[in-house]
Amino acid sequence: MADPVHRSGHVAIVGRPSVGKSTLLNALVGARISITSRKPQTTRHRVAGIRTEPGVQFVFVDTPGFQAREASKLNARLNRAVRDALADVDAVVFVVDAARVTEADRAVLALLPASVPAIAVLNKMDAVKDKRSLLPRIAELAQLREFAAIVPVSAERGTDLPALAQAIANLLPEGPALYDGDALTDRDERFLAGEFLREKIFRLLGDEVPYSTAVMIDSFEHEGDLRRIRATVLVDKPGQRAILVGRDGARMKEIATKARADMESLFGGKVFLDVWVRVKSGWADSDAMLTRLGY
Ligand SMILES: Nc1nc2c(ncn2[C@@H]2O[C@H](COP(=O)(O)OP(=O)(O)OP(=O)(O)O)[C@@H](O)[C@H]2O)c(=O)[nH]1
Ligand SMILES: [Mg+2]
Repeated sequence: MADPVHRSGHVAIVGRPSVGKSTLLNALVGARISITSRKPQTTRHRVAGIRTEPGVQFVFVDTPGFQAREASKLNARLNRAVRDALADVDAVVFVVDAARVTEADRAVLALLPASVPAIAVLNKMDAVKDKRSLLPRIAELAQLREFAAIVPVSAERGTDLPALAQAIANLLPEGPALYDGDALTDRDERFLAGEFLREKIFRLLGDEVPYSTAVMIDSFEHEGDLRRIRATVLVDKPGQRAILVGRDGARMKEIATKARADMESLFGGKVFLDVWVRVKSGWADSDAMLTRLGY
């Protein structure tokens, strides 16, 4: 008897900001690899999450939400990350909010190469009261481009993900596993540590300050099972530093404590985290700083 076919490939997850791309990646991988928040443009890096099933390995590539407006050099680099991610994948998952298809969605759709098979995902189905309202939306999407499938899901609740995974598997080429069966991501702990810290900044601060921040990991050392991490949060202005640190350092303490808990749970060991806040005006428009930050 011939060996059963094994499939593998890269699958870009794209969409406008806040439609739930990173939540979907985490749900498909079964671990919190990519950070999420209610604020648009939480994701700033390309990050891969790996899902291994018998007979198929998916390498899902999360991307920043594509922005119609390139207001800063950072913004332009985020958009470039989306375009780059699309250049070399076997399939694309195009995510929209099931409640509406907007001009911003159509702008993302226009970026997708016609040669790469795509699946449309209508996310946040848990928030849709009248399921019949989906039919016109599905028809609208089907007119915009040829999709191999249009799949309604709730990434947050984990609903209908096996059906989505099956539809994606059908698009992947035959090939061996690209990563170990137990690998979850292509990124190292150092990267994830910085991201967990940035996630708490996005979740715990108001609408303005997170966009003026960036995180640098200054050192990451193993001492037996303990990880000793030193990080710097960059802000643009002294006033933002005051907000981030909070009264008697209370805000920063809360951010660091929550970030450390996430690190300990994913890394499976104790973490000692030391965070400093530094004012670095204009970092989001400095090519040298952006490169140093990995954008
Ligand atoms: N109700 C509901 N909310 C969801 C669902 N999926 C994601 N969300 C929420 O939508 C918000 C944005 O989710 P993210 O996963 O960060 O979205 P994203 O598309 O990665 O956003 P950017 O990285 O900023 O482009 C968060 O508050 C999520 O909790 C879902 O299935 N249902
Ligand atoms: Mg995201």
